[in-house]
Amino acid sequence: MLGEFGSDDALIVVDVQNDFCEEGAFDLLGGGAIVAPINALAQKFQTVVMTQDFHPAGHSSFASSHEGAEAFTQIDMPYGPQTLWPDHCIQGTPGAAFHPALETTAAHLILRKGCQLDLDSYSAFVENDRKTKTGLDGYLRSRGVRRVFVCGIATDFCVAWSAVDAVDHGFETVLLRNLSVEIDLEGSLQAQLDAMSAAGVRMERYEAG
Ligand code: VGL
Ligand code: ZN
Repeated sequence: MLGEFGSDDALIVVDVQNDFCEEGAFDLLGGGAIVAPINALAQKFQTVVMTQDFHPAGHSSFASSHEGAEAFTQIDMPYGPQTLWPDHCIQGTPGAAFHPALETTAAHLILRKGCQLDLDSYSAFVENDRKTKTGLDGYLRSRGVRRVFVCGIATDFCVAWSAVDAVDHGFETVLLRNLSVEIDLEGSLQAQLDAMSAAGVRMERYEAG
């Protein structure tokens, strides 16, 4: 049971976009099913942030941007290792749009990330160079937020990195395990669940009501 939410609580809904849902670029199952409970939960929060993976065409995280490279392999970028992905969430395309049933009117802030051609951003707080800040910590702090609830897609990438960074920025952090959907690349789900637990992220389930 999650209890009551107050003015110092925020809900962070990560990347519930068409390319991460059924029939999107990642062909993940389960995105559609988390939308209705997320809509219901968002009504209970005074601060709701929705993130949007928002890449320019030809983004450096796309396998298609690297001659001969295949999706789901790794390359070295100047800022460190980077997994390569299918083309996804390209600015202005239907794949980058939020899932059509997601009630985005509930969002106080829509935060776009991964907008720079040569830099990816899994986390809603800090981009993959681990230096460039999105400003989310300042936004939350100036609204008096102390605790964040994180859900969305993908559990083992953008959700996990956002949750661990939330802890690093001093927020009490709860992963809504049943409102998150994973990619699960070579054991990444278990590895990231372990990393979140080690960082002090609490795991909870949300039951509507
Ligand atoms: C994501 C891979 C590439 C995510 C975004 O939202 O987890 N994963 N871009
Ligand atoms: Zn992306």
